[in-house]
Amino acid sequence: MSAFEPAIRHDWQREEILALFNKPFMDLLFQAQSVHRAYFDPNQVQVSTLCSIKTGACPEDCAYCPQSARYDTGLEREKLMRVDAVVEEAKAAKAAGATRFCMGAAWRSPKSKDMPYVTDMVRRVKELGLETCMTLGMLKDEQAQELADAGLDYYNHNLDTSPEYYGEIITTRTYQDRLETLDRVRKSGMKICAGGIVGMGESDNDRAGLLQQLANLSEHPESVPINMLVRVSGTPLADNPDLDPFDFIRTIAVARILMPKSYVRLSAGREDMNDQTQALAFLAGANSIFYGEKLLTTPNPKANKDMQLFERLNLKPEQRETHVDDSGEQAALEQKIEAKKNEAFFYDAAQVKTPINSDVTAAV
Ligand code: SAM
Ligand code: DTB
Ligand code: SF4
Repeated sequence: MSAFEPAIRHDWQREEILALFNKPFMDLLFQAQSVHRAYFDPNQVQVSTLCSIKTGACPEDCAYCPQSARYDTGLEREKLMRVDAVVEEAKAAKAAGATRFCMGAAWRSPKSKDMPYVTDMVRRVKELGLETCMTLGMLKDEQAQELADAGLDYYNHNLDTSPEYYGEIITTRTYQDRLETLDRVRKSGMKICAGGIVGMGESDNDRAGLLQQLANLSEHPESVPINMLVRVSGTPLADNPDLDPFDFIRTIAVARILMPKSYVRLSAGREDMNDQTQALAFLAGANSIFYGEKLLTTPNPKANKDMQLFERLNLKPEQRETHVDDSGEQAALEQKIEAKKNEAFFYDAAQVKTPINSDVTAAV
């Protein structure tokens, strides 16, 4: 992509990372975008869709989570979905243009009796030609191996925040537990998806601490989801103050600089971000999103709205990393974006201000 090849380091010091957070915003974004261009096409975004395969009644006490049984969030508890139902959702996600299907369960860790079902899900979803990701909580060695043997591409397990702030957010499992699960996933040969949440009342030092932990793993996670807290009524963090969107963008930019080759995902929280904030996140080096109208239990932007954004920014959905010859999903999403462009009323005045200097201005 460019001649400049930023070093892949695993020895980041906290002070260096804090110095990045403290840079003038424009300088930080310029640096992040330069790093981004060294390894990625800046106009491509990877598109994943989430599915909650087991919802609610989780025994853990994660203070942000609507699925914890300890908080009254009005969420209906559900049993593990049937494999066929998961496959139907995966087909719909593929038809809508997603290239990766991420299955999440509200578990502390999977039970042995669950493993045949989840490994079957992996096999069946992969048969559709989608990449697969799961997030099921803590894993034992043999469970990680079973998932890897079934062909699971990514395992998501977040560190969530810095080691210092962690105890304010979760008491039912330790930071070390999380690191051990990541280690098991790495040893099993699966790719790692690990990131955290911004907006839980943490300081810049905590954001630096989270990114330091991720960047100093022996290999960088291939995927780094940066979530903005979705404040859910009934959870202890429901009344947290608004996060300054620029602080969220700074976190994305620093993640990009520390982990130059990783996909940085603009994850939860997009429903509360305007288009300009999302565009800044892409400029700061985010190159993956969750696409589809629901995250696990909370709303995500409508598919139409995302297509409009992609079209207005000339962003292209990325093809799957594996099976590069299969461009079906990308074509599906590109076709939808193109079709939308041609609809006379696509530029809904309520949603989109008429773009300056756009051909569309004359057409509407
Ligand atoms: N139960 C499993 C676990 O915790 O490992 C998997 C599912 S859990 C919902 C996956 C991740 O979603 C959490 O680690 C957290 O980073 C993110 N998450 C959950 N609730 C969130 C919220 N309200 N806002 C932002 N991110 C959230
Ligand atoms: C991740 O980092 N974010 C996703 C995914 N990994 C599993 C989950 C976001 C959940 C947001 C709250 C909800 O919808 O329940
Ligand atoms: Fe359970 Fe995962 Fe939610 Fe924590 S984040 S309460 S472990 S579902």
